[in-house]
Amino acid sequence: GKVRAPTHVVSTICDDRGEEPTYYGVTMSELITGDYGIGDVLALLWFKRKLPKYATKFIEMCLMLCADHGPCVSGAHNSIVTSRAGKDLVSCLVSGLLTIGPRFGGAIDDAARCFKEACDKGLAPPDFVEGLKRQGKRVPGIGHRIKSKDNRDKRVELLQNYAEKFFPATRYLQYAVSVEEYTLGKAANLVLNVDGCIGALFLDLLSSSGAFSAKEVDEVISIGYLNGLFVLARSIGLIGHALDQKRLQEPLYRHPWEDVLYTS
Ligand code: Q5B
Repeated sequence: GKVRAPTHVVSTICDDRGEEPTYYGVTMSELITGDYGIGDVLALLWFKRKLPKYATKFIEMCLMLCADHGPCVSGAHNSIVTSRAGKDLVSCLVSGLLTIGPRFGGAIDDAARCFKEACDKGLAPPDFVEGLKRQGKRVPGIGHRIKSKDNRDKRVELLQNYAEKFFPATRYLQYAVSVEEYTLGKAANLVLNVDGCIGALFLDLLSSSGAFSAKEVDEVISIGYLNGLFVLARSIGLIGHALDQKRLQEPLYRHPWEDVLYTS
């Protein structure tokens, strides 16, 4: 019989060989003529399934709300400096993206991991926070440079309100909020931040939508899908900043001497 030559690549999310490309079996025609948005495209290509409308709308809200947070954050600053150094758009974008990590924008997966483990174990918030402290770790998803108890992050409020209205359950969000109640007793800027809010709410979405088995939820959390939401969203803003600098014909950036403490 026929022997199939071994392949070097396995792909399970799309197919571009037919008359029209498909995203996890959904044709381009269906995407365009049906009621699909970018949240549905992400669901097909990342999660290999269609998700309910409230869930894809939530994904789109995450993308919209994380697209930019001003020129002063690490990522935008890097993209601006790179653009002013005369580099191409891709270089500007990746120089910004490379700042995304455990302190800036890339705490979503760790927040989801930590909140899930602690909430599933029934760990009281003070025990959770103090346990991490004993290990010399910060609580991922908690704390912000400019947001605080009296200057709340509107993005967090919008996401929370949406989930409370449309999600079947918000158990993990409630847990994250009770962690925040405890950390706010320590310092006013130890708020539930946008990373922590998305991490907790994505746990709620995964575990209460009925679209994922418990094993699949564990796989999503252990692989680490969720920082991808911030990366994808913030790319929009980083490109915007890079183009803005070029449009303004801003010169090469050089940091002012007076803002450096020279100690040598
Ligand atoms: N302390 C975010 O810190 C920041 C603590 C903590 C326990 C914590 C910090 C942190 C976890 C990572 C995280 C996502 C570095 C943030 C984002 C997107 C963004 C950004 C934007 C956008 C801020 C002062 C004292 C120290 C620390 C203690 C701080 N955080 N303890 N758990 N989580 N969070 N990142 O203000 O005793 O004095 O040594 O690492 O979730 O990135 O807009 O800017 O959209 O672009 O620099 O929103 O919270 O404070 O580092 O001087 O710490 O607080 O141990 O205690 P700060 P530090 P002590 S959202």
